[in-house]
Amino acid sequence: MSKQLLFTPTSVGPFTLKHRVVMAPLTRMRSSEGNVPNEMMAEYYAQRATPGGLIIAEATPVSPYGFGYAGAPGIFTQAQVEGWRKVVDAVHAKGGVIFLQLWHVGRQSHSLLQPGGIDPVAPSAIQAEGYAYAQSGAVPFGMPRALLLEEIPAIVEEFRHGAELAKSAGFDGVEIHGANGYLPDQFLQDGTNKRTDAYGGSIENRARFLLEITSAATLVWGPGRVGVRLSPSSSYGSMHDSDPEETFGYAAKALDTLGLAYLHIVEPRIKGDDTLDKDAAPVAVHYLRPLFSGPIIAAGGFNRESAEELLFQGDADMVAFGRAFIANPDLPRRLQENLPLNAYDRDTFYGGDAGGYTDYPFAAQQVSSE
Ligand code: 8OZ
Repeated sequence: MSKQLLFTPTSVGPFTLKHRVVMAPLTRMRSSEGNVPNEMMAEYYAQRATPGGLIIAEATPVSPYGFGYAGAPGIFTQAQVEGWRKVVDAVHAKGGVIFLQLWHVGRQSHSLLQPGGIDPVAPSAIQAEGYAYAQSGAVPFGMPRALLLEEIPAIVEEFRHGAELAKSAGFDGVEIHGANGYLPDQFLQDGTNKRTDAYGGSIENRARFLLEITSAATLVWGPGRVGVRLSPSSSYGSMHDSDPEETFGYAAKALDTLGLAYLHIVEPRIKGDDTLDKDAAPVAVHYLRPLFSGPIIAAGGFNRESAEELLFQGDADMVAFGRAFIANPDLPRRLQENLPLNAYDRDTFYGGDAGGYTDYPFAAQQVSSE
């Protein structure tokens, strides 16, 4: 008999969740002109909404300079707010709870994706390996320009503004994307931050940007409405730190003073491909658990069994699913009833039309035997 802890209630800030199967933030690159969310996106999220289920909507740049992927939706114009409102309303109509993930890619970009064709920004002028996606297709990450000290408050303000626009679109909260080698992570880890000012050097200084943008969001939203995503073990985007446990332990403790909705931790198994060890134990949630008093969401290649196991061990309160949620709009039901899962099609993950987006089938409803 399976444990079924995934289907016991829990709470996030003021919300009572009916289950612990969280939809992970997933870049799908299907917004309309002007990076405006559209009806197709509303349908996609509504398909995946469940009463009392938490959805973290996809990574969404707070600034025109925060893009690394053409077609990602934004949260810095009024048209984007109106587009997101359709998504939020559709999820709320099904009883779901939806947070928006606030994003700035920093150096994981290219001048082709930057207004005016300027270089992307980063804490330090160090180039990452990997690819951004311009309208014309994949381009290697460009050489970034190191931010001047006096430019940093304007980026903090962009996060605050994004948090405010997310609130006016009707979201239930926001998540700061502090993971996967994007701008806040570039500040946090010492492999990418060689600054000698108040934002570099000591861990207190390297965490300053993350804490400032998170505080800015909590001032907009109040307690229990802001989550933070971190990826202590990921090397995606050429990320590394000389002492991840110390760095991320400090961040978790400092974030714990801000009255957050949750901490969302990406475990090491997922680095952007499927070849990694899916049986590796979740390590980060284990050492971060004692340092953060709020709810923890774990993510990274979990299946029903490994998610139940993790909840049973007590290192996390919820588990986020990505690829399984792409291919299974009714994932919570399938997990609860132990139904087979649809396979995902990686070719339609990023960009395109309804194919591989809103056309994955729901499991047939059970017909009563006569
Ligand atoms: C895959 C492709 C593009 C973006 C992340 C926002 O890694 C992403 C992302 C993932 O968090």
